[in-house]
Amino acid sequence: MKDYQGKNITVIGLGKTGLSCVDFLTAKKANVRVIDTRKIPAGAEQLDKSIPLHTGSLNQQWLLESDMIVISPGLSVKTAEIQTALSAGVEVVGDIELFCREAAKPVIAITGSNGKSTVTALVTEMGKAAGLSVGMGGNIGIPALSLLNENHDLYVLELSSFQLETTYSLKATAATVLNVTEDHMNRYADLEEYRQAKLNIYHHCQTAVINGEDPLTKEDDKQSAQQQVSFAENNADYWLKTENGKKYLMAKDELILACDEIKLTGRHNHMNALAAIALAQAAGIKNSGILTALRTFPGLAHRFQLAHMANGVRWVNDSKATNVGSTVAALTGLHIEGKLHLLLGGDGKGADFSELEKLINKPEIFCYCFGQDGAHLAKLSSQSQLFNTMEQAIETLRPTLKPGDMVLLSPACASLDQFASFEKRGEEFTRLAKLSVAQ
Ligand code: UMA
Ligand code: ADP
Repeated sequence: MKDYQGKNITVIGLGKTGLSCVDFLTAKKANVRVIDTRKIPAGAEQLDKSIPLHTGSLNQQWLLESDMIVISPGLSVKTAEIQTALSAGVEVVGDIELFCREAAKPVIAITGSNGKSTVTALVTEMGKAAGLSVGMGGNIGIPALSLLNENHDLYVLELSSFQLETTYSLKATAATVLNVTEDHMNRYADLEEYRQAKLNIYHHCQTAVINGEDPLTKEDDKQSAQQQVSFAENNADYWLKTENGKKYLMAKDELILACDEIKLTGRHNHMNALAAIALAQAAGIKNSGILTALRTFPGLAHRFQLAHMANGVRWVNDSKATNVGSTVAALTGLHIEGKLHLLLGGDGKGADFSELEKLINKPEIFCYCFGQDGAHLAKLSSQSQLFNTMEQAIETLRPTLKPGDMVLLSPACASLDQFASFEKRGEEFTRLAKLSVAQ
């Protein structure tokens, strides 16, 4: 369906996505109704009062009366009422599906367990530096449908596994699954089900950009990219050359840039840079733009960001580390003169934390665990303490700090048990860091 005029369409979820769907569908003259299972949904105030709204539960009758249901990513299609509607033949899609049916310009699509936002923002900067008007959106916080009226040359979309579950018409010019490690295990039966949702990104794409170091990112037989390129440290199309102890970003035989000339640091960010170059080249973005962006893109806030430095102590905000894989990336290859004071905790989303055990059981690492899954995390290390909140943890560690130490918030968990978002958690950490008294 692409002609929505006069159709009965139910939007489920009244967050950012739901509001963007309501705007899009009312402009298309559909009869829109909205449902949110929350009693007071986030976007209730912004909804036009003329649009019927049902809150607190899923209204099965409304769902069955619909020609189409547009479901927000925060709610699972496995929910019984949605399954009943599907069985009755009602079409169920997400906002990205609506976007794909309309978008008339090339799309670069990015998913993965970690690095999505960094790569999405970097590719966007590459396109802009090459003189293109680039619409960046999706899971990065800007609903994709809001980009349609902006007359762009290219779209760069960050897509979550949730969004990809309800997307069927994506035909990306270039698409990547950056990596697959455990996340959202409270929504998926197992890692394979989560991976299958991510692999949808390759359907009918022109160039699939796969991670040569992560077999789980490879297409299955079910996908059908016209071309495949890989990125990895070695044996890949996009790779890292080491010469005289210096590393270089390479595109096949072509030297792109020395790693010490790019602003992003850390091995995982070198992989992100290779993936971004591969996506940009596949979409025809000029090398001049690629180079400019690599040299200037400073990375995003809350991703292993130096929040404060005082009395020889570095306070690092990695609040966006919302799963085990991202905390592993933060700890791998980390060199600290003194002690590492590691803040862990929040909503683990059903994760198995055991991979962290060998990385955190070191004489110089002290763990301070808090939030919903703090107790699980505290059991992993012999040098750990348990607190209710991050603030209590910081107040306990603060008097012990010595020059050369690092305080790292890389919590391996979502923030939503105690904070409105990962940004708010990172801001709170930064505020507390700046309270560090002169010693
Ligand atoms: N919710 C209900 N009942 C409903 C609908 C939603 O309880 O009927 C809850 C959800 O469980 C969730 C919250 O409300 O906790 C928000 O859900 P939503 O679908 O309304 O979310 P939006 O505000 O529309 O934001 C969504 C993405 N959120 C999710 O997928 C949970 C945002 O990604 C995204 O930026 C935005 O659309 C624009 O595309 C956030 C996210 O946390 C950053 N994503 C997950 C992640 O990155 O790990 C996937
Ligand atoms: P996403 O949008 O997938 O959550 P971000 O770019 O926001 O990815 O980064 C989230 C977290 O993952 C941060 O802690 C960041 O340092 C870490 N990270 C970024 N890229 C990678 C990668 N390629 N592999 C592992 N961790 C990564």
